[in-house]
Amino acid sequence: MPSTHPGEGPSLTLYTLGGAFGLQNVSPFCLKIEMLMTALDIPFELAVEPDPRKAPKGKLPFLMVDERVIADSELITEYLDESTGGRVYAGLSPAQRSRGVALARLIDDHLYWLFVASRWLDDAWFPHIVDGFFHIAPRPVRPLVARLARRQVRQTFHLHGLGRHTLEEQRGFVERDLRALEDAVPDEGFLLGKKPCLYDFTVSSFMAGVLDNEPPTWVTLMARDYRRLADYAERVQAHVGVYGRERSSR
Ligand SMILES: N[C@@H](CCC(=O)N[C@@H](CS)C(=O)NCC(=O)O)C(=O)O
Repeated sequence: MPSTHPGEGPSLTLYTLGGAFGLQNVSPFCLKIEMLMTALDIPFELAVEPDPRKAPKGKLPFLMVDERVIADSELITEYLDESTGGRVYAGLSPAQRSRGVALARLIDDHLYWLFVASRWLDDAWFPHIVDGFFHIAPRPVRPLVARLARRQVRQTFHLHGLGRHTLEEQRGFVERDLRALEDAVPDEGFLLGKKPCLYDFTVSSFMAGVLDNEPPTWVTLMARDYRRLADYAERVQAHVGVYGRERSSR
């Protein structure tokens, strides 16, 4: 069903990975865009594609703009900025944008992978992956498919470089990343002013996924010690009215 009335602009449908582990939106990249579009008051439909292999680049989110597809949360952000006449970055100075990009890279290209490893590569946590991510596969083959996917995650983590470290060393990386985030967020308000901006959605969508992940992974347990970061993530979600966790646990 089109999300806008005829003549009001293109129909937008945001495809996300859907829910698992107590989260209504298990992917921080998907949640970030859901938050951004909601905050910008852009009408859109939310759709779920639980099988990343069916996504145009094998990853979620992707945005359908009428018949055109835009895959990757950063490319979607750029499209939204262009199509709204610059509303995504409105009012942000180059220095503020530079700080935001640095925080996003810290999360997306470093801390995110440690969190992924805490779900997939911890023998004690891995059984939750089987039903959480592979409910789309017939039950008898789920464990096998999940184990094959786990092998890929292990290889990717190794190629990234983080997978070459001991668990204790990985905990050290997580500690320093969380400390940097805790020191970057304010006690009140948002990163760059009185209203949340794109970078608030990057940080809070990720932290929401980590903090409300059930049962907690070792990264979740570490993150719960960072109270300012947790309060900040809660504040951003409450401001936009879009939460990572399932409705029943709000
Ligand atoms: N750079 C991408 C990353 C998206 C991403 O990693 N999505 C994950 C979910 S959190 C995914 O779809 N993973 C499926 C897979 O790698 O098979 C973006 O910003 O959209």
